[in-house]
Amino acid sequence: MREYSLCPTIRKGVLFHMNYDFVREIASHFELDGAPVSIGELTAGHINSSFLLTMGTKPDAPIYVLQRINTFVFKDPVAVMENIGRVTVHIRNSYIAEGIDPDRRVLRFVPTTAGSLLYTDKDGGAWRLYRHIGGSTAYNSIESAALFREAGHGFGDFQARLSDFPADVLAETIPHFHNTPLRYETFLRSVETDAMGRAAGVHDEIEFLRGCRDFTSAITSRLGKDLPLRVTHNDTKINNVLIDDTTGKAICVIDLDTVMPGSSLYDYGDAIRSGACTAAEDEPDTDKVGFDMDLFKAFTEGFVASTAGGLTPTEIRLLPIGALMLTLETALRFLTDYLNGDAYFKTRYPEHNLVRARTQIKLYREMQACLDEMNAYVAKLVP
Ligand code: GN1
Ligand code: MG
Repeated sequence: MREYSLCPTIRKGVLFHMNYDFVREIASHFELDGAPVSIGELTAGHINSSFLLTMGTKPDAPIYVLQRINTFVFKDPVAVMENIGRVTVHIRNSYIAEGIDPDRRVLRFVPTTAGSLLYTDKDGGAWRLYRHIGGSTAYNSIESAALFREAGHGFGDFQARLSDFPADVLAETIPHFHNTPLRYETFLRSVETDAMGRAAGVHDEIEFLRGCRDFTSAITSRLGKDLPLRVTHNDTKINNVLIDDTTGKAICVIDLDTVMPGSSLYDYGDAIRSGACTAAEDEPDTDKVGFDMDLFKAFTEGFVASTAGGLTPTEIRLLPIGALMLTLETALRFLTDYLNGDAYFKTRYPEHNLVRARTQIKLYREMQACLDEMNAYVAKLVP
């Protein structure tokens, strides 16, 4: 299902307003040819605010994405953009070395008129601008196995291209991002503090998550030991890979804010969590939330193939644990934010984070029920 497209003719998930004068003002500080003729707001992300700037009226008019970095989440936006600058140059060069035009394969950020990748407005808001890759779609849910296999190729290829990137030059843009045991501790503190008086109403969810405590360290306890530390994307939600509208191929991985050292299981796991689910992340009816084994298989195939033999046998065997871990971690994060009063994730209604936490808990249970089947499938892929 196409949730939204950045193509100007398809506007689902894009809110159009006429009076985005402040956006126009921000845009004027970037090296653009002229001013945007129309501005829309992209509503899919939970963290940054994103605006779509169309630079002309012809169908092939350039489109840019202007984003305000959420500095509550990313405390050091300069470090974020330094990471992104380095990583995009590295990926661009890898395509050039293969004789492939990198233009549609990696994001190109537009500098400000002062020559920086970041513009800071008078209120301290941190802004960046990149050229949108036309004729591509960021899907919010996946209904065909072929499409999801492609997404697996996209994220696998991304990891392979960064396998020779020096991880130590990267800033940790969100420290301990996928440290699930620490996420668990933070969750317990929110339950104790109960700042909004919401804990009593979510007793069952809290108890379920408490029961998962021992599992939370299944990846962190092995990282740097039998699980190698790699440069990973860390936020491989399915709408973070662009799919070419004509070829159906994954062409470009976006949302590079959390590229940091991590485990391949994080990237794999978050993609499965967000893509192999039968319902939206915020589906209120949890009966609709299931785990789709066919989608799981398709993504796994693409991912393992495109990491180009780079995964160790242990990593391949543990891929299903990555899927369970990221689902559990996301449940912990959503419920923590609900208990804290929704300070982190953008919400559209008061129970939004709770609804999201419930879908993740349901999905986690569904995955547990399929674990043997998942393990048997990945075992066949070990060389
Ligand atoms: C956030 O950028 P966005 O909205 O796709 C979050 C991810 C979560 C995701 C859940 C920096 O991603 O970690 O998995 O929401 N990103 C950050 O939908 O916290
Ligand atoms: Mg994101």
